[in-house]
Amino acid sequence: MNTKLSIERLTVALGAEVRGMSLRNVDADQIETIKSLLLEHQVLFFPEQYLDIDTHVALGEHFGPLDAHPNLENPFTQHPQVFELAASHGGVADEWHSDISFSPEPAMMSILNMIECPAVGGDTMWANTTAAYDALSAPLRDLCDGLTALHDATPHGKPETNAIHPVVRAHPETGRKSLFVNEHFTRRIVELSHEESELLLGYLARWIAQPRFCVRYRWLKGAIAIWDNRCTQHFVVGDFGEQRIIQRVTVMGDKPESMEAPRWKPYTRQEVVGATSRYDQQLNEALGREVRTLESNRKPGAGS
Ligand SMILES: O=C(O)CCC(=O)C(=O)O
Ligand SMILES: [Fe+2]
Repeated sequence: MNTKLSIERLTVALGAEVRGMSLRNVDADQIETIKSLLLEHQVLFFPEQYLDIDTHVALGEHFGPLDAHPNLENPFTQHPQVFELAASHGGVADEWHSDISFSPEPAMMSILNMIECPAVGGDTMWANTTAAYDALSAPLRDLCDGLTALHDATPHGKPETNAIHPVVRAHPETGRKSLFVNEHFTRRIVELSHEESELLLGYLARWIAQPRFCVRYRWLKGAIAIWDNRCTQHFVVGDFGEQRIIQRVTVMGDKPESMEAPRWKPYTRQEVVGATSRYDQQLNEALGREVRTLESNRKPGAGS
């Protein structure tokens, strides 16, 4: 049933709770309302919806093509387009990330349905990566504007599944820039050495996670969250002991685009020059670059 729409902002940075709109049988006007509210607030919460699995999928299909998960098996849910995270199976996403950023075309939006949650604990946090970009100093923004980064699926045991994206992406609808590197999936800034990359990625991860850029949502069973992965990151607070089950429908998205081409060449050494050369190996492979090993260091008969 739809009553009067009420929208309550939860923090200055992002997030709004929406009441008065049922997410069952949504019509085209309601989809447009959700899209424009998402552009305004980046993450929306709809309490007391209690959607069944088919209605959840049907809601997602209004926004674009769905993909359950490119890497992870889905043994516990009954629907091929739903990805379920159950705490009892280790499904607690307690590192900051943007969904599926290791893919050439990462998730655009995600829609979460809270099935079972602890009485207290297991909140989810979202950070506004546009606000985080805007608040950087001008020289650091300028540096980030000219960089790209390698993202991979190491958390799923698949480092060879990877993609290179701009460190700063432009939102296709608003044109606003946001930081697109995250703690979970981003491995290396392509144009920096391993050590420099670690320093900058670590700094940006801490920067983005500052409370002033975040909202923290306390779940109740039946709530739906919808967010834009292109300008946010999220994190589950792993502070609980009971079961927690959420189901996600993932709307696949577009290729992250930058406002400008990378300003520098990739920093990779194609010769083995020392122990630190191992840090360039994955990047060389991702770039399709051949690595020249020092034959004299090899034992006869050693594999390559
Ligand atoms: O469990 C949550 O609240 C969020 C899990 C998550 O990262 C996701 O579904 O994309
Ligand atoms: Fe996620």
